[in-house]
Amino acid sequence: MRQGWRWFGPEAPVTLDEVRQTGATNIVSSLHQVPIGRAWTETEVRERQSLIETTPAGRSALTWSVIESIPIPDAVKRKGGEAKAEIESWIASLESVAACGIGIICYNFMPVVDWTRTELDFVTPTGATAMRFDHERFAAFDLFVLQRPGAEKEYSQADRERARVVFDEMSEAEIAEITRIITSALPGSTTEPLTIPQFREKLVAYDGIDAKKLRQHLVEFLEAVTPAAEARGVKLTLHPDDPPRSLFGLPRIASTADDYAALFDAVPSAANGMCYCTGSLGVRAGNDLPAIARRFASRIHFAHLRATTREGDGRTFHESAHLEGDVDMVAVLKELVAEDRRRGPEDTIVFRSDHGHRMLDDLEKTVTPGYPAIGRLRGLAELRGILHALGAVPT
Ligand code: DNO
Repeated sequence: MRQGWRWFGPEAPVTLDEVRQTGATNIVSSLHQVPIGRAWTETEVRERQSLIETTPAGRSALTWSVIESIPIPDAVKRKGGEAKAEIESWIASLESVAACGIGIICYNFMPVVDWTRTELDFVTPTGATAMRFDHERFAAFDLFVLQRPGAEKEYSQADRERARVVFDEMSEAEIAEITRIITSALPGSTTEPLTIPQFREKLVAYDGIDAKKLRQHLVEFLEAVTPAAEARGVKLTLHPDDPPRSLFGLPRIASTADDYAALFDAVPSAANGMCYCTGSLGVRAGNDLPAIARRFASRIHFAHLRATTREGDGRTFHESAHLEGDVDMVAVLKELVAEDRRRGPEDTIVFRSDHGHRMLDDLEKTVTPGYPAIGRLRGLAELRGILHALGAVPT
């Protein structure tokens, strides 16, 4: 298994020299500055690659091995294969990446919002802070801030009453904060930041697009892009929905093992792969994580490893320390290591310790939400410990 680290680029609070100190060897990054939908040029990718891969004398090398993500424009999700220009531009970006020898591309197919939380700094009993998704706060936002038409039908009366109380207790500042967190897109997000009116407009644009249609659009996208990926030895890895269920009445189609099975059946190309994210999939109690890793082993090229804890009826969750929460990380790593041993050294799975608690010095510093250095390093160190115990020394 190759140790990855998500790096948000030259402006990020965590520098490449700091990444090196964590022991990670593989960089996971994107050209975050390029507007969604514009094709990446080879020159731009090379420039970033040279920043990552130029190693100061005496230091260990870093390799840019995963693109997370080339965002998929909204038009592709709404129109599938008909969004020809957008798909062509996506393929052009893939070609630029492939020309630079980068072999793994992560993407997602979540409409309107990418990963979603309601709190960035939920204080845990240790004093470190975690990201959290509170279903009641989410419902309060959906019903009373966004005032989405028809939303009330999707909540029980008890949910609506509870959301009303939560909303009434929220200060103006809290309402502004939850609006910012949900609509302005979290770090690395692949959707556009939106104002409330724009958000409403986007939702209307999805009228008539149900899960079946969205899946068909993803299949059309994959049918168009996998030949280019296959020809260049690039693996595409679909990130699961986070959280793995419908939000705002929108369909989500990468939430369960059956969702992935349907996509692999529809587009069997070896380039059609999976980003195996335990934090996203693990929120859904019915997702058996080791079984998913076993079932789709050969499709997994990239893994996000972290844990979440479901609260109450399970719709609320927070991000726990990497080896705590609802994920059996040892069982998961046994499956990934077994697959890794079947592969050649060039094809081993890249994993990164995903997210991390904000703790120690990071509590005082500016951090990228979800991605503070120390919490992620704690996670990486713990994951490395398991790998060593399994006799699988990470590279
Ligand atoms: C959040 C990330 C997501 C992910 C994209 C993949 O921490 O896992 O932003 O990068 O959904 O396209």
